[in-house]
Amino acid sequence: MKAFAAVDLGASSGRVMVGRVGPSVLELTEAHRFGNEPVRAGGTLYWDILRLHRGVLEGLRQAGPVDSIGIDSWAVDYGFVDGSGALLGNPVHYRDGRTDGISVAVPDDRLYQITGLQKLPFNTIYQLVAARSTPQYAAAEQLLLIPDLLAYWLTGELGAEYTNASTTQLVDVRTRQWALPLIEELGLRPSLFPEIRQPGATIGAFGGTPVVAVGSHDTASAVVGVPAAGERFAYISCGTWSLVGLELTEPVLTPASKAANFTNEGGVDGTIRYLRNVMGLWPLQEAMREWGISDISALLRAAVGEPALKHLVDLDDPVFIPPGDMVGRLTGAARLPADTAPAVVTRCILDSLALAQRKAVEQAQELAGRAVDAVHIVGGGARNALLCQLTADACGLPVLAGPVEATALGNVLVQARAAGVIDGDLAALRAVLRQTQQIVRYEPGGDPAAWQAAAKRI
Ligand code: LFR
Repeated sequence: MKAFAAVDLGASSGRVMVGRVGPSVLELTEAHRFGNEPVRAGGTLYWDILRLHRGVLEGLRQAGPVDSIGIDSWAVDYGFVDGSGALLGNPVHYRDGRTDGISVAVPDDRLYQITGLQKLPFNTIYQLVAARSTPQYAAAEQLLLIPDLLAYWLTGELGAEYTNASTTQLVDVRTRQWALPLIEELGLRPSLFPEIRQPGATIGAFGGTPVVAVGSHDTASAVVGVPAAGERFAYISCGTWSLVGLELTEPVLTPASKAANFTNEGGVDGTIRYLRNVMGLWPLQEAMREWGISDISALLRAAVGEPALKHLVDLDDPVFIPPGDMVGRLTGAARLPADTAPAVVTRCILDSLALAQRKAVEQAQELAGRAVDAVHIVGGGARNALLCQLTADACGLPVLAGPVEATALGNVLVQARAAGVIDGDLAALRAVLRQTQQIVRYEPGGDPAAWQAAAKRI
């Protein structure tokens, strides 16, 4: 048996998990959890990166001796370091408004052909164009994405892990290297971008313990953690976001794919994560914060009793991206009074989310020319029985829910393979998940015609 520390940073909390892996054994325990609260200062929304670093250090201390450490977090955000290795300023949160209205001189079609990425206003490319005339940019020597920055603080080694680098919209989807001609054309300095490393590579050591590159984009690790057999599956990595799509071997770069805003992010073992960002549980999390409700179980029990598909909003609308006044935006979009009962708003969010997930599952199959037999839901959303059932009903497909901890498990599995405890490809890693993790099956039910009609309303 070996033990691996998975550092997994999410939008609202960070954790250090310990994964114990042996023949037919894969167990996770939480060593330490810490808050991740963005801070607004001088009109900008920042991540509290030093608090996260402290949380990582404390978590690694509590984890005790492990065979290696792997770090994953959300994508796109970065810190700059100067020539002495000092952090320049605080990493800015992707939900900050600095990219509002920012466009780049390269046409979208060409950007899609080069990078395969969906257009999201917060992609690193837009953040950098917004930042490129600042003194901080002028002083920057290297750009480090969040997990790479934390790994740098642990090991002193600079680099850019591939799956996360792919989300910047500055990596060539074919060569899997930085798209240097594009970077130059945008007026950015190519020297800012450190060498790309692949999941499984050793980054360096922290106090004698190897730090290993994993799928450092949390969604890449979550997709490793999907316990699917075969190829005919769609996945939804459902937490703050719902990342909905397929695992492919080649990117889909057609005009129809671009028009549907599907992304070709880099996955572990050279796979393509062909997916779209659906708004996920963020609107509900924000609404709960505004209502001052922390008991989601009671809220979901009340929402089950509300009439189905009565109030709908288009959760693909970017209006829901920034924080603040979420209830106002939701009730406004649904044409409901601002003081509508939380259960009604919750039902509206979950019906709308199931519909948005259905749309992405359908489009992914159509655009990639691959039909699926089941939808896997992993991440925190797998715990939400109402959402899982609604998604099964909306898609007309069985939903296999779990593991909730897919991201940490994917992180651990890639480390375990690098350490030689497990052998084989992603299918072999997933076989271990199927043997060891609990998965709940939801059969599609409900009225397909009602979902069909609802899909036309938004
Ligand atoms: C999920 C996620 C998504 C990415 C978003 C912003 O945690 O990593 O994949 O689009 O956060 O970074």
